[in-house]
Amino acid sequence: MATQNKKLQAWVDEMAALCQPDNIVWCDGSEKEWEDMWDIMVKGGTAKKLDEKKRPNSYYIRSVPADVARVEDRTYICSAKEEDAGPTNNWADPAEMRETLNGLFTGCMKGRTMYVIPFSMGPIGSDIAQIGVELSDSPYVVTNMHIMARVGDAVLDVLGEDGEFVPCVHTVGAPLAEGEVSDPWPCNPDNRYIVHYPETREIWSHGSGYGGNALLGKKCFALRIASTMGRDEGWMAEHMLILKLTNPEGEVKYVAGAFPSACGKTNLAMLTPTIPGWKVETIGDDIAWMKFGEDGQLYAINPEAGFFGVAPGTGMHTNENAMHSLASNSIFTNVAETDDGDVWWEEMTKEAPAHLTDWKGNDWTPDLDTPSAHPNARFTAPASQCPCIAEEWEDPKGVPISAILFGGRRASVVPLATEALDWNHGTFLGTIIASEMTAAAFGAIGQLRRDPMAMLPFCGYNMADYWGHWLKMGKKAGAKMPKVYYVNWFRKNEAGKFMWPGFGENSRVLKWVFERCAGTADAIETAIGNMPTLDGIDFSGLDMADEDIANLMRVDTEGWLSELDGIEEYYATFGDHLPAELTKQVQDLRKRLETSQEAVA
Ligand code: O2Y
Ligand code: MN
Repeated sequence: MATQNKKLQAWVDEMAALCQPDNIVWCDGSEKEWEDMWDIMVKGGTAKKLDEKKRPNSYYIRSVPADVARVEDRTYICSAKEEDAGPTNNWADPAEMRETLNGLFTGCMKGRTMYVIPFSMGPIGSDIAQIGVELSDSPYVVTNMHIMARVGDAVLDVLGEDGEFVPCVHTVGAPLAEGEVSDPWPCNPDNRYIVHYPETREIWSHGSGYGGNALLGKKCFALRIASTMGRDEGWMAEHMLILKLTNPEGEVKYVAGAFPSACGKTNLAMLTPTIPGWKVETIGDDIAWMKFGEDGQLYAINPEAGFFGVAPGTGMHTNENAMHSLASNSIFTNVAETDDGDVWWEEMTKEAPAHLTDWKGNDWTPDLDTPSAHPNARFTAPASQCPCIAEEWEDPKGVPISAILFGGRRASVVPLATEALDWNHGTFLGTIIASEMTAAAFGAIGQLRRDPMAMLPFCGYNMADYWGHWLKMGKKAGAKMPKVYYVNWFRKNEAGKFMWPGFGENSRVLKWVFERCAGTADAIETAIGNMPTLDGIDFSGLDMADEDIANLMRVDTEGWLSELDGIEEYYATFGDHLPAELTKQVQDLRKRLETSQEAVA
């Protein structure tokens, strides 16, 4: 027996009887296991080893065009009551879903091996960490989990005889008949189900081998299930980066930040400041778990151990630290292959190589209209390899959070930086995050997608109840809660050009946030919140027109008033789950805007 934990053993036995794999392998997280998995995948045509000198111990994988991203429309929250999933989630009746899944999972691993992957989300043994066990018939999942989580025997030791774990079962949904050879990327796109049972804390995933659909520790556990655990146990599971900010005097503050996809969250987490003497280091780039410490402050850990980053757009000129992180011991999925055994993707270098094999396996040259890498191509890289990883990134007690940033991609209305008036106002700012789409994945390009706290696809329960949880956390900690900021790097001028240069220059806004938290920077109270004084943000040395600077900071009263109409309409979709405090925030903001309008008139 590989575990002393009777509940785990019984569950593995039960799932093995259902899925009927040919073999069961208990994963130990060792280097040998990593080698063994790649051996299987290279021999089976799933993976290629990259040139050892160019990209040591790294592998290249192509999925199939039908399995390239998270599938939100096939992701379900199966709470007992539909209203507990809320209007933003796909709900399905748990009993009916169990019947469907029992059918699909019966014999689903025939001809394959079932890997038992014990993993810890967060440093092993941390009070904030949680344990999960993923059963999967995909060796690709095993290797990715090696990087993204802490896997193996040490986790079973912590689990002991009666420790609790979140059971996560995953299958590509492609059983093999006797003697049948597997496809290089087995999957079952017509039968994809990414299912969460929040009350029993279970995850079942069928039919996809890709990313968040298959690496169940990430979005499924660390956000959807963990958000329900946080609600019940008084902590927070958030879709947030965590960064460490050090000023020239060596003082440190930790900042968390929630941004919808395509807003440069990973780049912000690994930012190289342009302002002299300031340092940014990374704790995490995607998920934060936050619990109250004994001092009443919120402490955050990064529950992950690696980065599952979007490759296209990542290069030495946009994110040098990410590029160094993925220099070795990494996995590359759906990028392009170079002729000399390495990888490439759009914007990795300014000039594209003269010839590539694209993510579909076709010849590619720069004159073609199609990109060489899929837009959602990914690198999986160990966080420990990031040159700017903070030394305390694995501190089991977490880091005290001074500020939370919210942001979206907004061409108008939302200024560069605003500070919330208090926690309830900060919660309100989180609920109104919206982002203009840059890819047609979730709607028309340019269309506004509401993404409260950047948790729209990741909240495991009713979004309005989740807002209620935020408010409750604020009531508990009072002034000890982090300050909240709303930032927007994407405001455009009348010519349709971005006014703010972004990237390393975002350190100028971080500096203001730091100084506000330290009590050394002033702010002006406006209708929409506290804004930097004229010299609050250091614009020196930037090639920016004065008009653009003024516009970046401008309070667009008309724009906010019409924004409020949309917010009220959105809030109404949550019925009586909407916390009264948020209705009050809308009323108060409207009043402040109208008063400021009258003052100008
Ligand atoms: O498409 C996928 O499965 C990956 S989605 C993802 C991966 C890493 C970090 N964030 C995300 C996200 O969608 O927020
Ligand atoms: Mn994410």
